[in-house]
Amino acid sequence: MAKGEIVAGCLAPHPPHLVYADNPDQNEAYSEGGWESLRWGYQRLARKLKNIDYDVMVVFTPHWQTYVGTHFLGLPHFKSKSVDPIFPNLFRYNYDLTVDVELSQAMHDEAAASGIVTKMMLNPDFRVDYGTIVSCHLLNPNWDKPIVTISSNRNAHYYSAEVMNEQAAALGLACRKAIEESGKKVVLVSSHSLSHRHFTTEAPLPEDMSREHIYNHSNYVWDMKLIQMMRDGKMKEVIDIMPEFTEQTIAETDAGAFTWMMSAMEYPDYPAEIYGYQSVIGTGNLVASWDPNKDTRELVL
Ligand code: 2X7
Ligand code: FE2
Repeated sequence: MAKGEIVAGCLAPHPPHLVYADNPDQNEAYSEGGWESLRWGYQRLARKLKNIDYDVMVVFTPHWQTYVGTHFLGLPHFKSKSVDPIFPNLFRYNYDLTVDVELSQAMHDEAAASGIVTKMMLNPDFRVDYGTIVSCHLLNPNWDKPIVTISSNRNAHYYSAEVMNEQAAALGLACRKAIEESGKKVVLVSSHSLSHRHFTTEAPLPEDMSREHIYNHSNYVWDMKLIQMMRDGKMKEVIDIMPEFTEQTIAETDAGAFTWMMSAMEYPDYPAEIYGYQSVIGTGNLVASWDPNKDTRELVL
């Protein structure tokens, strides 16, 4: 059997606003659009993924929070309605998805063997979180590939952003090993915003783009610094400053997803593909990708 490999890594923010703005059949709310810089960027990345040969998308999400260990989706099929607890006006999405349980179990076992506390999610009524659904919908609107979701064990809350960084890096290594042994081609998805201060009130029309802007200039400068380092292929350095970035911008990187993905991809030293940056209710959101294949890697923006 050929060695499995990570064929792409995607930074895929999950504000439910982006699905709301797209008006897919699965979502009950109706919008007049909005947040085009992000949605057009996502559409461009989704087109690229369509031309990449892969078997499964593995997504690490901040919105499945587990306090005892890291959990993995462990049943082949989940179908329900996902309602965003903060924005039920925007996101009531009927999902019907399949899971690659074989790979999920392999990642669980490898993580457990390396000393990480793990659990398979075997509850058939479990509701898949909106982070997973938004990121996967926007990267693959046809849902024609199985997924695996990995929960966020909240080490940043129990301990510190530094401990989270180290534990997420260890989880990334274990997942990489499991992927290589599986023989599968895998797209990794790190589902989150960058800076994450957000407004606490919403415009009367949520998609009124005259009201949308970054929460403050400091968050903007931090986001731009990180994006420049991504363009320069300095991913080890980005992960080294991740605890400071996380604390200063209340970033969603506190979940560990980005560190997990970069560790699994052995800290790319080549340029990231940048697809779009925009604020959503004040948070900073970047769509980006890391393509290990230099023949298909592009300068997008
Ligand atoms: O979960 C989110 C998010 N990360 C960013 C912005 C708005 C809503 O939900
Ligand atoms: Fe979020």
